[in-house]
Amino acid sequence: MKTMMGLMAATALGLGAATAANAETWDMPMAYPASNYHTENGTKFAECVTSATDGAVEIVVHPNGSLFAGNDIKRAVQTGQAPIGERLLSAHANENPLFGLDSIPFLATSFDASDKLWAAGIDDIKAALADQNLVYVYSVPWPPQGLYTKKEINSAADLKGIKFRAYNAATARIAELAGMVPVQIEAAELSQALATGVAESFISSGSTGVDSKVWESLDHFYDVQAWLPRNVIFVNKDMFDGLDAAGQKAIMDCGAEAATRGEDTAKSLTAGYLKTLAENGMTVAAPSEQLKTDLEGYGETMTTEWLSSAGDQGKAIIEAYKAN
Ligand code: PCA
Repeated sequence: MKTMMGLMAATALGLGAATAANAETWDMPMAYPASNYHTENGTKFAECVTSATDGAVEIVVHPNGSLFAGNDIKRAVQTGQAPIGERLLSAHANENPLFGLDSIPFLATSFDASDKLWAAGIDDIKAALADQNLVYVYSVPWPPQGLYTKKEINSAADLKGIKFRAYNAATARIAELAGMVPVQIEAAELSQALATGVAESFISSGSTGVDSKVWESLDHFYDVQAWLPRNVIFVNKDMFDGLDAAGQKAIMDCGAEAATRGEDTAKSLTAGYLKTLAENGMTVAAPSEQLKTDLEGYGETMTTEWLSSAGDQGKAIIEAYKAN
């Protein structure tokens, strides 16, 4: 095993090919709990790369923001502090609106639609990541996003003044449009934020609701199905370029398998998460017509806003998506 500086020095000398004789250990920071399907899937991906390279590249997963907090993972990989990592890409939409493509409310609300939208944008997203010294490996969607609250909510008016946990710019914007008070909180800190009253509502999947045992603080889940954001796994470009062709292929092949396996798992778990919320005493319901209409109105506003920030490139992606 060599240190990362060692690898970078070797790369600079043109000796970068990782072989079993000079095996690398790659730390892979992830932001969600070890038991979450994204993390379990990432762990299988790591094992796949380790075995496909005969241990030349051993990837070691660090779950739950333990190595880098969620919000720091992308920068850590860009700068080579970590060779590979996973991040909810839409949390970085402030850097490039393309990173928020998956979080435009009510644009793509099912797994199939999410795949189509992602396919329409993936080339541009890969290029945007490459501009930041990142190589895209794979992504896996979260289940459709719903609304968690303490009290019953029948329309957006009922949301006014509520302290709302946001996880990206889109969720913060919804809070703003509904007159809520947004506070940015990582999933790893969510239970505590709810328990202490720092947040009293949020939008997320059943998956994160179950991970955070939100029934300990909240009572309602509205299955709004507003969008399906994605976790993206990327590699530092210098580290990737420093691998030999076999190492690069192992990462991409294992990534392709992980994308399919992760999404299949997400689909198979979605209904069960809502069942678990209900079994633990939460009221799980469809949103009222009025709440749906109000939220869809925010979706229209935010689609227009996204299109104006993403320019011609954004327009072409949405047109390609709608044409399919
Ligand atoms: N869970 C993540 C992002 C989307 C989701 O379903 C979270 O709440 O942080």
